[in-house]
Amino acid sequence: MSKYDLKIYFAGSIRGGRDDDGIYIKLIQALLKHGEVLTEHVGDESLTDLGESQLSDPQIYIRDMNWLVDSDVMIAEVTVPSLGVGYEISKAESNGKPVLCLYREQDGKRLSAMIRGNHNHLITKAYYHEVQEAIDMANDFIIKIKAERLS
Ligand code: 6IA
Repeated sequence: MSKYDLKIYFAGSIRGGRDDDGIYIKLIQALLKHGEVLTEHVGDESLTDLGESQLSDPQIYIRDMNWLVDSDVMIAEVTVPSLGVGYEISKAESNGKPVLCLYREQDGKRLSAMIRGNHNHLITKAYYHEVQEAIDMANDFIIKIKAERLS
């Protein structure tokens, strides 16, 4: 299997707020070692929370949903609450895709019960403090998925 055999859908907040874009970039860089990241633009530092684009919103929706259906696995950074990311996780789940939800623990905040309380085997939650921990957890998750595909 070539390293590009795995298609990874990375989900992270855009209009929900770009506070964690630096973390998205680091995660995407790590994921690129494992395969193709279909949604590399989510880590684009120049992207504002208005998500400006040459594409219309319906074009973005259709493109992203096609990528999602085409993907093998989703890695979602879920610390900054985002309607789009929540929607994408649900769509991935209903399309049978394994999803890793990475959440950075913060005092006084808690991950949505819609993710935290979802015990579907497709949905894995991972809680971290430092970015390197999140990268390590994403690496382990992808390696496991690749091993399952090969077995
Ligand atoms: O509700 P949000 O905007 O926070 O949703 C973010 C999620 O929806 C991301 O994981 C993306 O996959 C998807 N998404 C939302 N807006 C866009 C978008 N806007 N482009 C691509 N995916 C999007 C235009 C940005 C473009 C200039 C790169």
